Amino acid sequence: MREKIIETILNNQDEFISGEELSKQLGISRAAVWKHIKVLKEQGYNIESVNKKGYKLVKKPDDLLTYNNICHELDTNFMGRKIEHFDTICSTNDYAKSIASESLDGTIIISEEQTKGKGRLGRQWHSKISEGIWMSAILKPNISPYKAPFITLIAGASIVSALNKLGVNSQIKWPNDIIINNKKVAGILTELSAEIERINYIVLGIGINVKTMEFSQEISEIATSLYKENYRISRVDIVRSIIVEFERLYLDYINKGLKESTLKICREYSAIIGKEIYILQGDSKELVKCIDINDQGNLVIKDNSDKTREIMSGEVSI
Ligand code: BT5
Repeated sequence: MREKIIETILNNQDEFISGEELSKQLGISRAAVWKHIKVLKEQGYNIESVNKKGYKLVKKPDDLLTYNNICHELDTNFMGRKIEHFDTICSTNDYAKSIASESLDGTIIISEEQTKGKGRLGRQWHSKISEGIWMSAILKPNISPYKAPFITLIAGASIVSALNKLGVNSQIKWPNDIIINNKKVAGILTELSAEIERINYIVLGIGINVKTMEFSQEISEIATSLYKENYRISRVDIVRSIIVEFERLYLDYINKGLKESTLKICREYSAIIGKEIYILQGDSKELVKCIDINDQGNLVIKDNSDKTREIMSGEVSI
């Protein structure tokens, strides 16, 4: 509906269009028109509203995460050849899963807002309108399902490497968090649909806090955003850079079985290697020393009886 409003205001060129006219043309109430305009303004559309005259579009925002903005002269083989951009959606991962079977490999779903953004194990992911990057990629790799968890590491490596190229000093907290100054700036949620031998599809969800200055109380102590850390970078540039980095590392892995490029970044930008960390499993919390990330992408730790162990999945806290 908001796209229709923009289109209608644009068609009116430099003239004002009244709320009444908009509600008539679009078949919605004037209160609904007003609400949509309010959201568009929050997204960065500069819309002039004058009493008794109506609305006029002065300028579109520069950094909307649309196909045209992201893919302009983007040099990728398959990532982002198709991008679906939404104003609002429940969860880009859930939507991506619903269309994955009929979608092209590398299709990307992006939304300005998520009403039911999710983390792992059904946790909530806060995704306020236009404050971050909420996106999911549909991937159809021809690999065994047991190799799928490595895709999360590839995503983490491509996010830190993209941010680093844009001047942001970030680190990976294995397996799926990106942090700045010990606070979470991004999270990754990889979901898999597979048979025993074959992957149907993977949905790779990435959430990055970009412009948020105030977080909800539940996460205000643990979350940060690029703006909060004084990195004023356009969301479009970040997405473009991640797509390029991801495709390179992903194709190395899928086509050539190469993991080194990803592992090198995961080790170099690790927030936990060499440190004492807690391994959280169910209700238990164990203090261990993190030694390395091994060639399988698993965490190598030394426990308090000096035994070296491998952790394949789970949660870590510093
Ligand atoms: C994650 O889960 O970190 C995965 C987040 C993936 C989000 C993307 S957005 C696009 C796509 N569509 C979706 O619906 N999801 C993906 P996990 O490791 O379980 O961390 C979740 C925890 O992080 C929550 O329990 C909160 O404590 C915290 N959290 C929630 N929202 C946050 C935010 N915006 N920034 C930082 N931390 C947050």
